[in-house]
Amino acid sequence: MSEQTRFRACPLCEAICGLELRYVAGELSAIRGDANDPFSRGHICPKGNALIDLERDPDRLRRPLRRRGGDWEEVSWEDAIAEAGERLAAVQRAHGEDALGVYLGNPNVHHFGSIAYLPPLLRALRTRNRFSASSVDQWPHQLVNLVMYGHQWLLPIPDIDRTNYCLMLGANPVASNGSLMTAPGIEKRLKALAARGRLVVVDPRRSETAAIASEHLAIRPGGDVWFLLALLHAMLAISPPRVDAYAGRLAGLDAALQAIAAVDLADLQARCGIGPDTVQRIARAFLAAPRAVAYGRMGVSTQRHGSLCQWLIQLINLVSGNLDRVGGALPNQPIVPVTGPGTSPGSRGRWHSRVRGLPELCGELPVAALAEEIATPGPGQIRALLTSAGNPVLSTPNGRALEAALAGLDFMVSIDPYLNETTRHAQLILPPASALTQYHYDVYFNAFAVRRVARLSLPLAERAAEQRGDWEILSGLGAAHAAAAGKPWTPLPPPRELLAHWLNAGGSGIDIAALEAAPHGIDLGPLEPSLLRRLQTEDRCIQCAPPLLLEALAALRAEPVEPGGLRLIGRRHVRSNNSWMHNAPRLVKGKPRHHLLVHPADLAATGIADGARAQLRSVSGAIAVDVMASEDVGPGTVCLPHGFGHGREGVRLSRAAELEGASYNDLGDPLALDGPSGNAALNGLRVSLERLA
Ligand SMILES: Nc1nc2c(c(=O)[nH]1)N[C@H]1C(S)=C(S)[C@@H](COP(=O)(O)OP(=O)(O)OC[C@H]3O[C@@H](n4cnc5c(=O)[nH]c(N)nc54)[C@H](O)[C@@H]3O)O[C@H]1N2
Ligand SMILES: Nc1nc2c(c(=O)[nH]1)N[C@H]1C(S)=C(S)[C@@H](COP(=O)(O)OP(=O)(O)OC[C@H]3O[C@@H](n4cnc5c(=O)[nH]c(N)nc54)[C@H](O)[C@@H]3O)O[C@H]1N2
Ligand code: SF4
Ligand SMILES: [Mo]
Repeated sequence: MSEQTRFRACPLCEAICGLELRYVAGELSAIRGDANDPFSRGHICPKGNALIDLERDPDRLRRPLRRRGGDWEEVSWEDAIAEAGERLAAVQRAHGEDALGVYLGNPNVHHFGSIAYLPPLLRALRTRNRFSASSVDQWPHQLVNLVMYGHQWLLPIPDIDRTNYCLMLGANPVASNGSLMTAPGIEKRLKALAARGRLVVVDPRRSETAAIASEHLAIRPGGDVWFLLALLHAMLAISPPRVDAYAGRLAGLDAALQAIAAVDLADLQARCGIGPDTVQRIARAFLAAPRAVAYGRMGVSTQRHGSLCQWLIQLINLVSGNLDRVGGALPNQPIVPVTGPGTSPGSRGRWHSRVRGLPELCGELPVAALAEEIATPGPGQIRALLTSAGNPVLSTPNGRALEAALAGLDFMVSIDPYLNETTRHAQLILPPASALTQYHYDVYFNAFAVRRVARLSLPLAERAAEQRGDWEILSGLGAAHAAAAGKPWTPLPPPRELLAHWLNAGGSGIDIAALEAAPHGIDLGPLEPSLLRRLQTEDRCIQCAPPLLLEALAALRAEPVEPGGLRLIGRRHVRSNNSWMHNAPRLVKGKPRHHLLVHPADLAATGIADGARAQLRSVSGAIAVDVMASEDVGPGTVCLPHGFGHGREGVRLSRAAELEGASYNDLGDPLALDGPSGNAALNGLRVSLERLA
């Protein structure tokens, strides 16, 4: 039997590990980490291995499906794509361009076929009703980058391998493998940091990352903004801002610091669960460290004050002199640029959502408003929906309301390999071929990496004749829609040609041949300061006091101390991938992982036994949960993973559907938003826990 070893980057998460894949007689038989990848150095996690499960999954769709009454029939690609294009165009012809909604999910950013071929399709569709997973994730980062540095992707990244002190808020990279900090094998990197300096983790739960940290600060969910304000107060009491390196390039620093100094922090302990002594100790240590960095991720973005938190984190790095500094936070300079000429700096408020009047951010509307835009009649109502690589029913707030809305659409088409909680509402499902059959280059994750790296992934196997890559589906849909709408359509060249062009335009001198000759990837060295010269603000200065954020800060000052009661937060497990990999046998074996963690004192107060089934209720509804006593969460905090709840009718996920566990986001409150950005406040949800009879 012929055996072959092939290499590519893992398409499953931000860590972009190099993989070594073994094929026997053309079949993928084993996967391990690519020891020769200079960046990931052989790291692999259970998800990487589960690519085999995805390849073999009998539930994975291989041909387009068309809904027929309560059932599905296979149709040809030609018919499916032509029909999708025609029906999308027909809805727009009858009801206007905005009657078409688009939702883009997270995996799009893991496939060059989507990264490159979605933008021209979206331009051709001309709808303002565009939504994506960005607004349940990193919008506060994009907003703060935009208003402070002038570009949504001028993103300072923690220089995790060279810092001596990392203050990490709302991130659990030991489980999630890092995000907006691409750092494969992060656990090793963090252990090395804790050995040479300090890693302080701020998290309501003693997470897997907190467990290996030098110190864990158990913050009250949603209390970060108060903690960060207090930290800035304490830092400025110790030392004037160390901003010599930014001379002449700072706008509004005094105004920002005055506004921050004016905030009354008398209730600090009650607001965030951390007292002034601890804050002062952290401030001293942060300032005393030779190089230090504050980093906040998902857990601080997906809460009510996500944008304020991300702004304060930038200011902490700035006033301590660690912004754009080796060992602090500094942007990457990828060979395919995502900032600078020819890229979209981002925008806010160019249009507003129809029902609630929420401002556009970077060309999209908050997905928390998607259900109401479909369900509320009137001019501009969404009547048709295109989804690509998204599962908003499980991943966005109030999934029950969204699925009811989806059921009322005139037409829906989903580009997705599964018939799942979301795509079951479509009339057509267009399943892309395996990523392993496609060209790939990580345009975004190379740009967010903690080193300058580049790696091209070649197709490892040919796609079967009856399959289509993401890029072919997107291109085909563009052509079909244009034909039906009577508009011109200029297709992009195929991926290799397009990427070659992008590389040349990037001007790094590294061309596609150089990448093809380096199957394990190329290391271009550590990060270097570049933020100051790359600022894209009008005056080329860092905007320390963006009016939008000062307004939000003023509003915060009027907020009373929040009442007691239970607050719900999420968690990720190393064997999960948002909502969509629970069908992979090797990710669901072992003990169940869907439990609601509750502090024993809260269990005692509610009279619920450890292990019992209980009802968890929010303003949006109630779900049944299996509780587990845990001292990893403090009293008042309960913790549930998202991405469960597969047991919905008509879902074709045989293994996932058997799993216990309801969907966190059935409880999600679509009105709970981070104000400045419109990002959903998924964490810190007010809930109550009740005994079940
Ligand atoms: N409560 C709570 N909710 C959350 C989060 C949380 O922490 N707590 N996390 C949020 C975050 S960070 C994110 S990014 C979002 C994710 O939100 P989504 O991206 O909407 O959801 P996913 O669960 O990632 O679903 C991905 C979909 O893509 C499909 N897919 C997989 N591979 C491919 C492919 O190659 N091509 C195509 N076309 N489709 C593919 C899968 O079948 C699935 O339907 O969820 C958010 N929701
Ligand atoms: N195994 C696995 N890996 C993944 C994913 C996955 O689903 N599974 N998803 C991928 C995606 S799309 C993303 S965006 C990244 C996310 O990666 P991370 O940004 O690291 O997000 P999480 O792992 O969810 O960790 C968020 C932490 O925030 C904490 N938290 C919740 N509320 C608060 C709060 O109010 N304040 C503070 N300080 N902390 C809070 C939670 O307890 C949790 O430990 O992971 C990626 N990698
Ligand atoms: S850490 Fe992420 S990139 Fe690496 S193997 Fe696991 S899923 Fe793939
Ligand atoms: Mo995400």
